[in-house]
Amino acid sequence: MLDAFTKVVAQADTRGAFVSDSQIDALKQLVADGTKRLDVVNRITSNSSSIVTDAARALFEEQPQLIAPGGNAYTHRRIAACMRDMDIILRYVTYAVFAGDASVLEDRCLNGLRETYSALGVPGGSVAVGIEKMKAAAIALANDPNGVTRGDCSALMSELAGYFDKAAAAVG
Ligand code: PEB
Repeated sequence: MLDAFTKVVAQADTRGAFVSDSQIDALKQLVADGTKRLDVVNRITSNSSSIVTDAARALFEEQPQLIAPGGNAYTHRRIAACMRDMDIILRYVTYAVFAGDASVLEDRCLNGLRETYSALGVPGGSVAVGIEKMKAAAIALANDPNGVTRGDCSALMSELAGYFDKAAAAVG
């Protein structure tokens, strides 16, 4: 598992090079924006259950076959597994934002997930739709200027969107 700093170090070491000026500048920016990053993690973390529940509810409304007899989310046990999966994915997205690097999400959550879903008969495309719904809710929350000092969060929002997109692409 890497974070934004160890990633730069690992890459420089592979090349046998010193950390470059542009890498240092990028990390300086990351430090300067650190409070925004932590605010994003905090907002998503403290609203995680409503993000997951709303996304699952919207998914089942759009794709009622999932919760109909024979559907992959039919019976409470499977609905619970489905919501737990969405919660796990959201949790790993928050770790990636926190670390400023996708490796924790990729290595510990997404790696092999497509194969797991195909073995279980879980429709990956539907999981991807659920992830997109969590993405919209998380960005709306994280990008809300109320209650915080206003600033430019566009880079951070596209980074956040990128982690959700990565997760959706890994299963969809
Ligand atoms: C991944 N999900 C399921 C299982 C595993 C995962 C390993 C099998 C074991 C179990 O049931 O607990 N676990 C999960 C994950 C990590 C992990 C992401 C990352 C570290 O360790 N079914 C649907 C929806 C979708 C869904 C589309 C959006 O119809 C999910 C939610 N996942 C779903 C369901 C099951 C499951 C298991 C329903 C249960 C399948 C079954 O038992 O038949």
